[in-house]
Amino acid sequence: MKKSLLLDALHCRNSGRPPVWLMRQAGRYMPEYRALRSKYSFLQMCHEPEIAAEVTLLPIRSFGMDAAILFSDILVVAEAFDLGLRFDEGAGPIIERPLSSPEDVEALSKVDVSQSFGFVEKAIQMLLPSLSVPLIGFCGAPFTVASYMIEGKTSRDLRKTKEWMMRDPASFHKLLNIIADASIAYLTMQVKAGVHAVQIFDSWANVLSHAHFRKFSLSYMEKIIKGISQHQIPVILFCRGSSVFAPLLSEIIPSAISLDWNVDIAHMRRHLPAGIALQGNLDPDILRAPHNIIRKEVLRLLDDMRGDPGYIFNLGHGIHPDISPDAVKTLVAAVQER
Ligand code: 1CP
Repeated sequence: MKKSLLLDALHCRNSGRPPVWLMRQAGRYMPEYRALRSKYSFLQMCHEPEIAAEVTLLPIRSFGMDAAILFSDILVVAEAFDLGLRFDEGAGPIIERPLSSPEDVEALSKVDVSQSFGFVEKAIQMLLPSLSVPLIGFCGAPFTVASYMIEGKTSRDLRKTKEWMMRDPASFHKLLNIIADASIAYLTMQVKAGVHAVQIFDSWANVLSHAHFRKFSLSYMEKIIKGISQHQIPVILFCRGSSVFAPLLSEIIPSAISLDWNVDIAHMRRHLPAGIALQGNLDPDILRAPHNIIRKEVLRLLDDMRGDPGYIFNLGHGIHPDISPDAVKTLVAAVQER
């Protein structure tokens, strides 16, 4: 990758307009995605490198974002542990054999997942020749992946996960360590296959107290950052609740922090170290507004971050599946006209 707004911004040295990409840009809001999805299950789409590569490219072709994010899922790491993963229509992910005891964690420690991600490696290799923008690889944060492995499905309060964490922190730490090691193997493979940056998604960090976030989540993201540091790949950290946790995230020195929409990003800029790029933070529901309002909100954010060499335009979280593709087109064009 010769010249790229995203890579420049990740190194806080972008003198052009801010790059734009959107979390969950490769997904259900696109009619082309839904057409493919009517023929295959979600996991079939992840496992088939040609389809995963095609879906990754869909939003780039339609809207021209400045970066692509690999089409896959954070739960392929849970799948590699052979816990039985499926995605039920309308119900989200289901882990068929969720973890419920320290013995289950012991059994996991005997699984070598390092060879389990060949389909992702192939998808990356197929994609690279067709891409003129950087490719972002990703994994889930150990805390978030552990929560699905314990709850077995989406949960808003993570009752079982937190109960385990409070009652038996030793085996919970053991589980987080096992997932962190698998994530290092998974990201290392992605980097060797050619991704240009990686993002770690901690989607359920918001249920943790400040102290517990440091102990049970941040330290494992730090382990992952250190575990891949020899490859010198930029790392973006996303967590739900980042407006509260950003100062903690900055302690482990990621390349960038992705902010949710509760915070004034310009204010955060003044309070976080200058060498860390900031990504975000448009409210994803702005995409439901009339197009003149979408433009106005985009321009307001661009004005707030004007001249910042380490700013990446994005939403505060992923695009909702019912958003109109035209709204996405308006957003991307408004950033790129600058
Ligand atoms: O039914 C379908 O068609 C599947 C929908 C879908 C898609 C398109 C799922 C199921 N995952 C994905 C792709 C996906 N997931 C990407 C692809 C790249 C992109 O366009 O961004 C990425 C980066 C993810 C990451 C992911 N998966 C996260 C972290 C990001 C976030 O939004 O917080 C999480 C929590 C998951 C789990 C997951 N997979 C799928 C769903 C519906 C969910 C979330 C369910 C829940 O709220 O628990």
